[in-house]
Amino acid sequence: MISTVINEELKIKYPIFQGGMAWVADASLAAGVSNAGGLGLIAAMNSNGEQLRAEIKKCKELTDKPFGVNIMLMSPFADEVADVVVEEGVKVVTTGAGNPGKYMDKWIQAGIKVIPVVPSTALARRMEKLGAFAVIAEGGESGGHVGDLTTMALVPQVVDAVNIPVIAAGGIADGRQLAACLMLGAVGVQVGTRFLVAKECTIAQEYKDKILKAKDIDTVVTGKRLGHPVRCIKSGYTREYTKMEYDSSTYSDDELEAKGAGVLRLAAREGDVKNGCVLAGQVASMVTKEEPAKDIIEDLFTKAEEVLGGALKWVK
Ligand code: TUI
Repeated sequence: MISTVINEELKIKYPIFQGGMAWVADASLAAGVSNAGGLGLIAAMNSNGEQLRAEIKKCKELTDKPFGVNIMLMSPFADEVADVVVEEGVKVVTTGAGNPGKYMDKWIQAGIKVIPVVPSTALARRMEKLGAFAVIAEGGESGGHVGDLTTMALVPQVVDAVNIPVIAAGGIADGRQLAACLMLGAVGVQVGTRFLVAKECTIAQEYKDKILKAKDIDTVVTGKRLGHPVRCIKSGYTREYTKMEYDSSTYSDDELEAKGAGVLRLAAREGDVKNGCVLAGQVASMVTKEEPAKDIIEDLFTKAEEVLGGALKWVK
């Protein structure tokens, strides 16, 4: 059975995190993943402090296993949710889309294991100095807010740059990719897109259907002009957005910003995948059936162990 430092330290059966996806990762999904032996994460992105507190309480009712909270640092509520995780005794905090430096001391003093997402070795080193327990090296194959480097290039470079555990993210939907990440030196993986279709995932069925029908080349990165590149499924909406993005003499940054406001909530919560934006990673086309989080995790692990066993047969 694959077991790494992450299993012991976080008291989880499998070294597998569920991505803290905005408007997606609620108490239902996080508890489903934690009950299945992974680390479930609640996304604080779309919540103010009190909404996050309610979601954490709900999660505590649904599972007695460890779970974490992801804090999206561009959120207008980042300061208040940063306090709520301390008050609620959350054990693990992951962060995304920025540098969590200003919160690190407070979290570490509260005994929280802080695991920032990093898109570069420079940020990984800075996080290690500030006391991060581990980092998540997320390649640009992932859905949502993306960095420039791919998982294949980023993970081994981060592994060499720091002396804390590295979790790989971006482009991981099956056991082969999990096994490959272990080969690159990661001690675990974070999976986002595949959990979008977990039974416990409460997003609109229309969003799930977009993932289930996606082809390999169906994702696109929008928003580079504003400095917030986001990977999502191509649609009429992304074509319009891209047209505006490349026509800066006609469309101002403010107009572009307005075009992106609220579109993830619209798709994920209201099922309006025509006017909304369906965030997903490049592995969306590998995600072909809805199933409980437990089956997703067990499939990832069984296949990874098969691949690793097979690979070792060639080692003399
Ligand atoms: O954060 C994510 N993925 C996300 S956040 C999100 S919410 C959103 N919705 C609509 C538009 C924009 C965002 C959807 N998906 N992943 C973690 C991640 N963090 N990926 C890349 C980074 C990152 C990038 C730059 C982390 C740090 C960073 O450094 C900034 C600095 O200050 O050095």
